[in-house]
Amino acid sequence: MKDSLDVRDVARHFQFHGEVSSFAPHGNGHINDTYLITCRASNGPARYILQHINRKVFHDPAAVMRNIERVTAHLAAQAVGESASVRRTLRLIPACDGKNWHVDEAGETWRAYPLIENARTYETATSAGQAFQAARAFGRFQQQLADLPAPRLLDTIPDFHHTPKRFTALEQAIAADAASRAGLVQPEIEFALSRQSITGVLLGAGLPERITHNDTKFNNVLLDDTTGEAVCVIDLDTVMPGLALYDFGDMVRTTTSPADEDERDLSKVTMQFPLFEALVRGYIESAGGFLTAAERQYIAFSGKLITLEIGIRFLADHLAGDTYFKVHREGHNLDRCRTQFKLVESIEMQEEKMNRLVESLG
Ligand code: ADP
Ligand code: GN1
Ligand code: MG
Repeated sequence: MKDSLDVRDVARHFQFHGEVSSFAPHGNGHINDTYLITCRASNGPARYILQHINRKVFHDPAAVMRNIERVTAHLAAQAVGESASVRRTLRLIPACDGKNWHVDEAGETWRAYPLIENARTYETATSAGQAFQAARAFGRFQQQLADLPAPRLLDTIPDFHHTPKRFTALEQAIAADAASRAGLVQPEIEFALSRQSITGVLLGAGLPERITHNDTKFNNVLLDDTTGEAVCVIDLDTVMPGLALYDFGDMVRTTTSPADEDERDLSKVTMQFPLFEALVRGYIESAGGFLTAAERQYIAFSGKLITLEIGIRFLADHLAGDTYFKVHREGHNLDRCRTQFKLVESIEMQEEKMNRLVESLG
């Protein structure tokens, strides 16, 4: 996190209404820094989200912002005429120099959005209705971006969901053992290594490239406080070309288990079938029109694969000494890895039933 002086100073570079009256760190992201900014405007307080892009992860923040400029403009054009259209898409607040982002003296990149009021994100889903809403919103997001005019979006993190490359990175982290932790995590290493054969399945299935979100965590969709309906898909840093099913899979990973991603009591981690069913129904309602037969075939599998992939990434980062994901306690990445692997097991046990459900929904 930046120190307080920096954040106020950065905020002055954006076209906010009124003087900044307060700011505070916001959200639970593992990569970027997010702040809630409150300004004293003439017609009452105005609230904004101000974010600092992590350059260690996004090597070309300007490329991230150019993608986001195009994506938000396209989504906004599609929302024209809808009720409450301004709440339905993120809208970049220009910097004072007219650009859609600000680079500070240290070369760090910042961007801002209006805070979407009367809506919030949740770390875990508590009902099938919430799961349905999230999946329908992410499916709609893919559908709305299907006709984004050329050129192709930039690959802001190349091979982001290339599971075999993530597997190779884990093997390298095991061999390097930079933090001397490999000896302490043998069961987790065994778990990952024994599943190598599935890592290339989606990439090898001839699935079409689409514009995808690539980080469809349940906490990346805002749900309306009153109606519970999905209002807006957020966290657009990783929107780029990808496979639709990695998006669906990440919904399974983050929505079907009642436990937090870093829960230590693994008995709480389980794939709840009714929530999976709600995800499939919600996703098919919005994305069913464009999904191919091959994509449908791997819907259930995708949840298992990305849960394994993210578990592998947490394990590799634990072995490397926690250099990528933010950690807030010792062993944090290992705890996260363990929940992922427990969830993979839970999916494996229910996979046949999950597949039957997808088939029955046509
Ligand atoms: P990260 O990449 O760190 O996860 P996000 O863009 O997801 O960052 O933002 C972190 C949190 O801030 C979100 O989970 C959400 O609660 C909140 N948030 C982000 N953008 C908005 C917005 N425009 N309106 C309301 N809340 C937002
Ligand atoms: C990171 O930034 P955040 O918390 O939304 C990560 C995702 C992982 C996720 C695991 C750019 O997302 O890929 O799935 O953590 N984002 C990046 O919770 O690596
Ligand atoms: Mg997020």
